[in-house]
Amino acid sequence: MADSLVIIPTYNEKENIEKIIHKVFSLGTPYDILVVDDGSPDGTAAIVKGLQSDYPEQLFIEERKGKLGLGTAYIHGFKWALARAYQYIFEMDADFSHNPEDLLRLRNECSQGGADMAIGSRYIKGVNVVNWPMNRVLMSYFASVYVRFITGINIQDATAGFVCFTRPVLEKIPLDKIQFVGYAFQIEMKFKAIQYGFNVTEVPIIFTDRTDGVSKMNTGIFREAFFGVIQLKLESLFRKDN
Ligand SMILES: Nc1nc2c(ncn2[C@@H]2O[C@H](COP(=O)(O)OP(=O)(O)OP(=O)(O)O)[C@@H](O)[C@H]2O)c(=O)[nH]1
Ligand SMILES: [Mg+2]
Repeated sequence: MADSLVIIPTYNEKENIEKIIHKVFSLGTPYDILVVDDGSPDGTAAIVKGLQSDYPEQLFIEERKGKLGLGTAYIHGFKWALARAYQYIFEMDADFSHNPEDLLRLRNECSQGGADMAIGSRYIKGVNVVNWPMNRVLMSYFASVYVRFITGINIQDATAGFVCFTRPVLEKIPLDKIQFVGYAFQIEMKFKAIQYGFNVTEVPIIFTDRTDGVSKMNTGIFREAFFGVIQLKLESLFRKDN
């Protein structure tokens, strides 16, 4: 068993999943992979299961019945990781927007750089986003500005979904109380980690738009993030138990 687990949530990623699994296992550093699939109608889970004999004891899958959202998929994965001995637990998309080569840079930031949680950040040195339509870049960038303004957290890429958590962070955050499922989930995890006093650092990455498969972004996810940020801040002010 590796000490690092890459959690990849999937919903209809048949074009990407096999490639990304091979890529992660071809890296110099040993990682285990947990795919959390939400009953993808396109057969993503079957592809993963077909690969398990190539990577025994390294490739795992958890299947849920329907599309329950990215946030709850990660919570499921975090609990799975904590039930085992993993020390570094990663979030990574299946669609190659996050370059698996950067996993090591995130890990090093924690293992050598003193971070408790390392975030792959698009907005540290300018805007490092390739092929996203301008409206999407602007929305994402100003979402981070908005989050900084409302919550006061000093994170340049608040909705980033490429993250390395050290085990103590996930042990400390009450996972059953995490409320949000979309981009707001990503904000909430960062907000909570900082609230608990963990050292949260950003590592510059280049984010590339997916070339295969389709986006699951929708207006509900946007709305949740917009109001969720205000809710997070208010709760942190008025409730001392979270
Ligand atoms: N298990 C699970 N995975 C999901 C769900 N929604 C999205 N995903 C996965 O989460 C990752 C990020 O989703 P994306 O659709 O790429 O979202 P995005 O990166 O904001 O948008 P695009 O890159 O434009 O598609 C991908 O690996 C998706 O397959 C869900 O409800 N359940
Ligand atoms: Mg994506």
